[in-house]
Amino acid sequence: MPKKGTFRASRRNVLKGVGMATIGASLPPVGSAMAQSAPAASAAPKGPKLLEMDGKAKLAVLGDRPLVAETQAELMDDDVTPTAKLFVRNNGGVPDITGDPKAWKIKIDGEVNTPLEISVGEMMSRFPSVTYQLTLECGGNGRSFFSPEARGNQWTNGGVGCPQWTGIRLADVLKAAGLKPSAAFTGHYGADPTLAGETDKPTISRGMPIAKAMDEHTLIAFKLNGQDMPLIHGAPARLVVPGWAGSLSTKWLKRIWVRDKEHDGPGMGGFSYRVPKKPIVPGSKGDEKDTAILEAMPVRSVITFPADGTKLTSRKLDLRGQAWSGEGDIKSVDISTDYGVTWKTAKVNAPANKFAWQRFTASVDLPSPGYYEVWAKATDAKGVTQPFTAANWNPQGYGANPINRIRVLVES
Ligand SMILES: Nc1nc2c(c(=O)[nH]1)N[C@H]1C(S)=C(S)[C@@H](COP(=O)(O)O)O[C@H]1N2
Ligand SMILES: [Mo]
Repeated sequence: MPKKGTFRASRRNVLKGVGMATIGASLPPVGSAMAQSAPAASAAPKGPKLLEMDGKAKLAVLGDRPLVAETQAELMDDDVTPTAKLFVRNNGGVPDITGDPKAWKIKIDGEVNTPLEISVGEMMSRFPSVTYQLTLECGGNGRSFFSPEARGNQWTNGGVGCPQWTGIRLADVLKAAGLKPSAAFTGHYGADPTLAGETDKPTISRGMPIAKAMDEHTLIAFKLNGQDMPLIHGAPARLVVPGWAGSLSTKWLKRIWVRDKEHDGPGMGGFSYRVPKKPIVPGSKGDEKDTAILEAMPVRSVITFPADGTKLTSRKLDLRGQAWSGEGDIKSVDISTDYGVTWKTAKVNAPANKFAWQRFTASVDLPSPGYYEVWAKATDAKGVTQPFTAANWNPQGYGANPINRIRVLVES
C-alpha cells in the first residue's frame, strides 16, 4: 500500500500549519471553479457535513431540505456500488409508505389501448425479471466545476453510482397496455410530498421519448443489490433510466402517463434539464427557446484510489477509477502526471452490461519526491472525450465533465 495518510483538510494537518499540509488543506477541490479563479484561502476550510442515516455511509451532504448527498470519490471504488454508498437526491420529502410492497400499484394511462393499474406483485409474476448493473447519475453532477457558479446543488463528481438493479422492463408493461400510434413521450409521477407537505402536487415529473422508455435497459426496479428497494431510493418501485439524467428515474413510482407530445410536468419547463443549443456566454441569461432537453449524460472518469490529497511513500502509484458515458461504452482512459503534457493509456475493463461503468487501472511512475496532480480523461465509443475545463456553461449547470484531477505528495 503506497498510501500513508492524507495532506488535505485533516484536522491534524491544519493544526500543524506548515509545509504541504497547509497548502493541501487550504486548496479548493482540484478542478473546481474556485481552484481556477480564487487564491488559496488562508483559513482552514470546513469539511463537508456528513450524512448520518441508518444504512447509509457518511456521504457528503449538499443539502438538508430536500436531502441531497453525494458520494466522495474514494467511496466510488467498488465495482458495484454498495447500497450504503449510493448518492441520494430528493426534490421533496420522503413519502410515508406502509403495507405490503407487492400491493403497491402503478397506473399506466394516456396513449394506450388498455389503461392498466397493476400491482408490483402482478408485474413480478407477469413479466420476466431482469437484473442489470446500471449507472444512475444526477443531471447536475459536476456542477461545482462551472465558473461562474451555476445555480443548484454543488455536486463535484459524486452524484453517480452503479449498483445492481432488479425489476422488470418498462417496455413489457407498456406493451401490455398497448401503445397507440400516437404514443410519443412518457410523463412520470412519484408519491413523494413537496417540502411543504402537499401530496397532491408532484415534486418533479419528468418524461422521456418512447424509444428510451422501450430500451431493454430501462426498468421498473424493485430491488437494489439483491435486497428490497430501500425507502430512500424509491421503494416499493422506481424507474431506472440508465445513462440519462437521473431525474428520469422516478422513485416511489405511481403513474406513467403516455403522452402524444413532450411531457410538460415540473422539471420539463424553463431551463430545467435543458441545455443551450449553441454555446452561450458563461454567466449570461440565455434564451429558454434556444435550448434542448438534456438526455444522455456526458463521458466522465473519476479516480477512486488514491484519494485526493494522499501522501505516498513510493514513487510507483497503482491507481484506479471508474469511467462511464451515457452514450455507451468507454473506449479508453488516459492518465497524465505532468499536467497534460504526456499521457499514458490505462487498462479499462469491459462493462458488466451496457450502461454499467467501467473500472480503469494504471501504474504510473512519479519521477521524484514532490507534489503531483494525477489527471484522468475518458473517451467513449463515439470518440467523445472529456474537456480540460467545465465546458458549455448553462444557467442550471448541467453536463460539466472536466478531466478528473487528484493531488498527491510523494514523500520519499
Ligand atoms: N419521485 C421522485 N423521484 C426522483 C427524485 C425525486 O425527487 N422524487 N429525484 C430524481 C433525481 S433528480 C435523481 S438524480 C435520482 C436520484 O436517485 P437516488 O436518490 O436513489 O440516488 O432520483 C430521481 N427520482
Ligand atoms: Mo438529479
